[in-house]
Amino acid sequence: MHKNKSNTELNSKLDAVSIALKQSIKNLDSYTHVRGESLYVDDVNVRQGTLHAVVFDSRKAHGKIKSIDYSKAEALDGVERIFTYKDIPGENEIGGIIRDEPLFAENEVHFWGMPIALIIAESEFIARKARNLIEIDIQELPVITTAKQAKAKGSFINAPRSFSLGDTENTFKDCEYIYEGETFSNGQEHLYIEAQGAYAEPLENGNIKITSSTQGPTAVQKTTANVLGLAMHKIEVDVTRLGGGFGGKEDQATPWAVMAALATYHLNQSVKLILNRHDDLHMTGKRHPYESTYKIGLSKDLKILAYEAEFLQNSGAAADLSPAIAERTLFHATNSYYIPNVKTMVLSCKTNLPPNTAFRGFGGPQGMYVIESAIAKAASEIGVTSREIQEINLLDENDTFSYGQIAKKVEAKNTWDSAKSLFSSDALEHDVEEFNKNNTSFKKGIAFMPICFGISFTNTSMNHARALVHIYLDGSVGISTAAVEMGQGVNTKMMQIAAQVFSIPIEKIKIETTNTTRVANTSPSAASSTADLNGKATLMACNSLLKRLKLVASEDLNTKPEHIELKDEFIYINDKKSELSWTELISSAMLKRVALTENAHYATPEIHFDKTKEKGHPFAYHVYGTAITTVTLDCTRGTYEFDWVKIVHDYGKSMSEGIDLGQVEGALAQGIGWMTMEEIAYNDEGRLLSNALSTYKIPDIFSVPKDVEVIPVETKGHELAILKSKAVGEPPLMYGIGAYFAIQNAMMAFNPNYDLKFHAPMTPEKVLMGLHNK
Ligand code: LUZ
Ligand code: MOS
Repeated sequence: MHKNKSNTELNSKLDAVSIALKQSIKNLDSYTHVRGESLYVDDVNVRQGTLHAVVFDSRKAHGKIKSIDYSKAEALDGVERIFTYKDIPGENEIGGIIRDEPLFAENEVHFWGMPIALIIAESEFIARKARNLIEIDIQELPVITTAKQAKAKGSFINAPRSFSLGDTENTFKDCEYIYEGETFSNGQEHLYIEAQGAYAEPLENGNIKITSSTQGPTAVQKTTANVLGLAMHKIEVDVTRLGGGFGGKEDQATPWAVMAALATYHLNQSVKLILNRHDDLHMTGKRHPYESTYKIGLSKDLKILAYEAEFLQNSGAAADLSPAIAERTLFHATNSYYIPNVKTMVLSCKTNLPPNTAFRGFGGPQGMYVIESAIAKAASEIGVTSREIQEINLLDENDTFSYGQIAKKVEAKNTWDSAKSLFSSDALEHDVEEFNKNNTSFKKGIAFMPICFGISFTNTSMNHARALVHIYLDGSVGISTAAVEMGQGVNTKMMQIAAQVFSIPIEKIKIETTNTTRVANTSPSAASSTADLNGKATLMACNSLLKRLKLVASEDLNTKPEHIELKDEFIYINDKKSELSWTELISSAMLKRVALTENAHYATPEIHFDKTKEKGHPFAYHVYGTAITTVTLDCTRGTYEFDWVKIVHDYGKSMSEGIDLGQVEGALAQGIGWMTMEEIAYNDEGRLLSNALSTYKIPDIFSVPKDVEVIPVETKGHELAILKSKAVGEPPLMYGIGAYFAIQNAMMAFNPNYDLKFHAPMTPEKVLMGLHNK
């Protein structure tokens, strides 16, 4: 979907931006991917006699378990054992932030899909057959499926959180325009290509090794140890790579790994548990649906003076990561705008859905959708475009966010202005107007979407990582970090760092699996921070080794270490190539008994946050950008196509422009999917209706924008970003929010009486009804 900018008109403007793809290094995993050689959990060689597990789960969303009869299932030929909470030697508890989630239901079930037991059999097929033979009697209790219902009943996960800046109440008195309204954004299925899974094997002395498809190896290790009542050092977690995560495996890869390990613990046999797509869809949580209300006040000249919002988060039946996600909603409630008076509150509402969880953006997109809705509402009431309101409220250097951080190195206006000039947005808006004048059954809409996303785990204590670097005596290098490769290309970036420090080719460097025995006590690969945190640690370890090696070289070459440089596998003295090669230097270091291994720890400096005051400096930096989206609506059918999306994005100084472009394109498609077509549906009994790919539509090659252009903004980058290459995983997802408003604008062009609705996703059905409603 990407088109390289080649037209000469644009090229003449390119002095304002750096040209893309200078460092067009490929994602090095792509070679094994296309040959089908990449190893995932399900590809790990299993031992002889490995058993297979299937989860028996609740088919009621809320109720008391009156009785369960496993006898027929247990009698089935090939069934080994069925485990329940009664078989847990440690604690039946997997909650990470709040201890409110059992691994297996005991006397009550709280959501449709809640695990009750684990069936172990010779084959997955037999285990599935056995599942159908279990007889269960559940006395049903009232089911809550929406956040509003939960609020009405006072059903919450924890206490509300609220941020405030200035004085909204008094400021509203001075506002020329005030608008209030409601919004809804639906959940989103992660749809990682590789479903959840784990493989557990017994080692000697009761130790267990788990291969897991997790973003958080330490979470798996810690929770398994707790459930099994073992010390953490008895559990080794290894991750080769994931077939996608998107947040769905930050917390929710854990239960399956724990279950497999529980069976291994009892049976002293290897156990594999891989969810099939159907089980994965209805047992796992998703992006949180939000029901929100807003109040926005503007001055006569369209300055947003005050903004209030209340966010109702549909958390599901247990906390999971909901409190952290709720917090990020507040952090991003004003997107890339400066609003001097802000009051926001979020309530994590406990419902009978599967516990909702991390999803690319982590509550940020939900918050940003609401402010964009408020702006769209104000624009349509005042009779201006959203673009006019957005533009004059963009964040500036030294503005204060509602959480107290002072905005520095702000690129909001830079990306906005660059997008406007590089893409000649005035002409584009004019083209849309002309098109709409000349067409009745097709209408076009255009929308601007600026983004501002904070980089760091909002929980300050999680912002650290380690790297373990070995130089082997032949000069090849092995690197272990806490980073989990999930398709985002982090391993390639780690290799680039080591290759740059040592000045050796990529082929001499290997990134090892992510393993808790080599790198312990890690944060999950999440929060767009994996390359920053692990890259900085890798850089530190490599630099320590380099310092040591320079000393060895200076002795060997009779000079001072500060005159030594390593370049293209040779040692240079004051820019002059010597005879000494990289490999010889390593041999020499070995003979001199110099340590060729280094471990480094990186913790993001400067960040802090005080939850009692709800103020601080939680983010290392922010990522900015501006997208312009155009859509063409078929007003007879309600269908739409995105003509193009043009983006100016703040990569900082990208270290891997090919990889980063892939992240922007993928995130954009995922964001557009969330806003326009992906529709999760539960019925009133809490059963997932969109439980297959026939009923849950994600963007395919036909529904992504026909043309996507991404131009890097000219910027100096940020020191806290790895090699000044800014985090890129999550921020561009929020460009997709522009798609929603482009559609709304096209609808208004067709039906001047159309009353703006903020109820995402904007599916063709909703479009059709909106177009023809008077
Ligand atoms: N995970 C997390 C995240 O635990 N804390 C965060 O702040 C975060 N942000 C984005 C994505 N995942
Ligand atoms: Mo995430 S939403 O696992 O960064």
